[in-house]
Amino acid sequence: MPLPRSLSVTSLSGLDDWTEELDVEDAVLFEIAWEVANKVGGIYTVIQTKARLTAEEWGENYFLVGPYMENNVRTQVELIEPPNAALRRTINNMNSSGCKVCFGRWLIEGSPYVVLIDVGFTAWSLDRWKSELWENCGIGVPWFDREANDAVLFGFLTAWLLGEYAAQCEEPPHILAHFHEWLAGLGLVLCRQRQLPVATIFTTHATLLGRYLCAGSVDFYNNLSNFNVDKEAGDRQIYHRYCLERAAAHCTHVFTTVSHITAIEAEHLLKRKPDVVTPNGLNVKKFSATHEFQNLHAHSKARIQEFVRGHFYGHLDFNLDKSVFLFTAGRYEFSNKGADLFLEALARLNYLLRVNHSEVTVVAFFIMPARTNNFNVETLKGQAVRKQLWDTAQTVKEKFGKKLYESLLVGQLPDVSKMLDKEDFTMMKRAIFSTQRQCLPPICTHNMLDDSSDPILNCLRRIGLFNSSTDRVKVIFHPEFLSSTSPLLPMDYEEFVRGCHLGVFPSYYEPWGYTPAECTVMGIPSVSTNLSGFGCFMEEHIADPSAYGVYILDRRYRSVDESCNQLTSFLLQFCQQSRRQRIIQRNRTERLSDLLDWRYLGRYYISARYMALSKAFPDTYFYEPQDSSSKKGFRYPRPASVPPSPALSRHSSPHHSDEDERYDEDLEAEKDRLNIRQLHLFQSRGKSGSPDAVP
Ligand code: G6P
Ligand code: 1S3
Repeated sequence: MPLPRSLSVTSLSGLDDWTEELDVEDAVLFEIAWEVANKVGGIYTVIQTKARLTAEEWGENYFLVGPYMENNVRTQVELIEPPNAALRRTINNMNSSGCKVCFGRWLIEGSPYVVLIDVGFTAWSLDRWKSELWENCGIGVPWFDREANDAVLFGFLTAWLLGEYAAQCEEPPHILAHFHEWLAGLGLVLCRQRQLPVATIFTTHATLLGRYLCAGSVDFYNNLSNFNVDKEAGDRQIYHRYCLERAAAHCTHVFTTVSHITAIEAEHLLKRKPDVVTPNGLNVKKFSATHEFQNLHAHSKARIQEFVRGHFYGHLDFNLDKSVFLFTAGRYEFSNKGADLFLEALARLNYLLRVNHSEVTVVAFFIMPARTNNFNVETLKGQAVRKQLWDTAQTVKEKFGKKLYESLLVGQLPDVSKMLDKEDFTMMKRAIFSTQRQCLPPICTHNMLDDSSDPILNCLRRIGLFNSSTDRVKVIFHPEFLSSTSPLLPMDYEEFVRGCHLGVFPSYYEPWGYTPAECTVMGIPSVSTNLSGFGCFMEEHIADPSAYGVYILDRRYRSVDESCNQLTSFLLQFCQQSRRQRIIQRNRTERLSDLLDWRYLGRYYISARYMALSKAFPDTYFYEPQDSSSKKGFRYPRPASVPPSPALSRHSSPHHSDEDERYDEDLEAEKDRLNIRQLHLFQSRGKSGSPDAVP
């Protein structure tokens, strides 16, 4: 009998040590998700950003499996022949049996291989497969749920792919299949039901029931243990989806989720405690000098300022140099993503800035896609008017410059009163007249299809934020994701985030929350909550998060009104910071980015994979769970320039002299560089065991 390979994870505190032990040469990893090369939400970001690291670890033995979507394939995938002979035979066999399966390289960092399956092409099998699902698993999927129908097709096709691949391998293979979210979960259930030689991992990025319950008016976290899950799922007509999700969570060798808060939720709603928590990372690009990301902020901010100039034409009675740009972005789930709380806090902030006669103006952007029929005329006109003013200024400047030059050429100082003629004045007056406007600057940049029932617009109507000149808080709702090709605000999301001052994400339901994480790695402060995976993770690893520009709102132990007041006070404190304080805070925020890098967070995935391999193939792999209680996790200390008193540190801004600050910042940067080597974030609870061993 071969000696089991040691899969000890005790060396996880250093990634270098870990890679030395890595021995998965004859194992093959399939990672399966509906969002492979198909952007729908956050799971796409997980897979896309992690791909480089996973491809480095698994090389030619790593295959992503996703749905074939014509448009995505044309723009993101280079179709090639599979280099792996067994996989080539697998795909050929499936294609000759009436499937459409393509193979290629996904053109992202790491260029991972992708197997893309056209579910529509095999739709003729749907009824047969649904009956099989009912007979074997007792799960009935109604005809009208298109997403669930796709999940059935995708599930049967991925199980077919894995089964066929196993059959095509000459040696008994060690297949590891990692399934993400309920939409891919049925493939896993079928692998186990058919007893395929596959080690399985199921990661849930949110629970179906959690998302639905939170979107209603339910005190979710205080009632987690009391929900009658079957009834709740049935009442919301998602019982079949819930069954698919729960079946995957129970059938899998290793169950993981993206945060501890979602782990608790899964334990109550899916009735299985995750074996490993796999926090989401990012592909962090570090600049060699910190001022580079600060320069990018200044550059992108200037572009946002230009947009704001156009949007508020005729009402530009505030100082853009004293304006602070806040934003929130994401899937349009009004209360789950905390848009309700943000709006309410903005109304309170508006009041406070007004009564304090503050010179600061806040421009708050909401980037959340809703149903529209394109940009509205008034918004487009704003940018056209701004462009006209710019062109007029350029024309006059050129004429002025020419006259000045000619006068200097003949050795005379110009007569300034004659530099501009009547025609110039007429042109300038015409340009000024065009900035007159009968209405207030619009809130929404697009024509909304559901204007009268839109939750953001209705809330703004109720709280009375209409972009009037007395308001110190202005609001712009852009109900479409940003794009660098937009005629209105031609910036991609990353550029936009860099140009803002603060991202505000006061979510009620947020299993992880990529938006504040993305802000952090770009050095932009953000607000998240202690109900979000990201917020809890940062709270765990940073001694004084707000000093680092990571404001964590308490939505767990406070009433909605109290949370709203806390958010208002965060926003007010932020608005009261000087430019210098903001720059220092951004430097600190950016320093946290290592904590969110896949190079460190990827180790949780590694541990989940080994756990699964050792459960499915105990004769070959041996997994030694670490006693996580004996290890203390890494924690960023409070920045040295912040006073130790908790009351003072809440200000999150330094109070020392400039000299001290510069010294402290350098010192901290050096300390952090050293400390990051000690990052030790491993957690695991699984045990290897034979009951799950594959036959
Ligand atoms: C960056 C730039 C500075 C600029 C500052 C503006 O740090 O390097 O040149 O003054 O951004 O910061 P603010 O917070 O006012 O946008
Ligand atoms: C989910 O996407 P969402 O925005 O619907 O998965 C993301 C990736 O794990 C996660 O960041 C987010 O919190 C979840 O909600």
